[in-house]
Amino acid sequence: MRLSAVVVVLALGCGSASGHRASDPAPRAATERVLVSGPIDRDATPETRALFHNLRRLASQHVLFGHQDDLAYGYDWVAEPGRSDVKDVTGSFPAVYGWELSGLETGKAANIDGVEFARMRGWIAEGYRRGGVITASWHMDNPVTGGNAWDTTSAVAAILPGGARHAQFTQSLDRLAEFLGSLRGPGRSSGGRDTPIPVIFRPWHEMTGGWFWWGLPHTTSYEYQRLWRFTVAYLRDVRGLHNLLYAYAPNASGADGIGTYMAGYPGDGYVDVLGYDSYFSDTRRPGDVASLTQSLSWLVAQAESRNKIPALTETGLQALRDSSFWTARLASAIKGDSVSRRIAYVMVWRNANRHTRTDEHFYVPYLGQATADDFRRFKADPLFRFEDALPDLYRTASQ
Ligand code: BMA
Repeated sequence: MRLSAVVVVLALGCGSASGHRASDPAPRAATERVLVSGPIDRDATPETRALFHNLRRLASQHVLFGHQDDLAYGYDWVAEPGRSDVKDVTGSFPAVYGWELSGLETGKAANIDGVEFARMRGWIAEGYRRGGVITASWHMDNPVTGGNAWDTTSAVAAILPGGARHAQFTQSLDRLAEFLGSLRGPGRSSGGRDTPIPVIFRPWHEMTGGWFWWGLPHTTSYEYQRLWRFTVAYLRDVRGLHNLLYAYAPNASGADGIGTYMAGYPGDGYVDVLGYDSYFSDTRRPGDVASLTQSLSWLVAQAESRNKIPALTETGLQALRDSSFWTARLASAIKGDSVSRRIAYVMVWRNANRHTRTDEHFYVPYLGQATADDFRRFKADPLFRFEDALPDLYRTASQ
């Protein structure tokens, strides 16, 4: 990586300066360093700004634990107020809540997994009121065919400015913006008056894999970067959303693993969280824990040198058929060395309900599941924080 082109920009002037037009900026080398001292949105709300700084600070001491769809359903229940599989087993809600926005772009009432957006809004507010961190992924339907995110028909060029589906795409972003802007909860900066809820938005993820239409095998690095930058500029500058932090999250890919990480990187001026998606496989392979440690150390070093938040944004072991998975594999990998443990959070995927999906697609234990004891041991490790031991992430020392 060439580090010679260091550009120091303390306050990035791409917010209001663009005059409410989404820009389609010229290509930049992924290696270009733009040192921004806070979130990339210089107009970020006080709570969003506080979340950014607190996660960066916290990362050197603790790793927050997160779970996708935690409040909406679990392995054996759906929409029970106050219920969470994580809480059933450990006594605490997770610290990070992941939500999925697919379907919003076409105006559907529920997402791809049947979670109604109206209820999701309530669950997001509930988690935020308890001090948790909210993150959202977006498995957007293929805008050309109307198929789902796994329909890899070429589509990125068509939705960029000048493309045949560009207007349709901005309408999709409008629908997304409406939802993200409607999330409100008691603000720390406003004496408890409702303010926008900060969300770590993680679009266009796992682009180094071949399974989504926005993946790099189906577009070019340049188009991918334009897609990313357009998305940020549109939501922030045209729609005026200032409650978002943006997470870039490639997956583990190919023999060189993290070596492909920067393939779609849109530049330091467009990313707040350096994420990484990497799953465990059923059989323990020699070196798999050590290799995740190595990847995380690399990620942390990159994030720290760029003033970003490092995070293991998606991970887990489907069906948890390994009784010491949590301590012997996940915790061991994160604690593998003094650098890898400095990620801000780790989030595991959803507990698909066993009545609607029969292939044991779950990632945290439910009561009685074989890894429940080990999951409690993981929680007892002082490195990991669940909701019951969270500092106030939405207030900075000076507020
Ligand atoms: C995938 C699976 C799917 C789900 C999708 C979006 O990894 O869990 O069942 O529809 O995420 O949440």
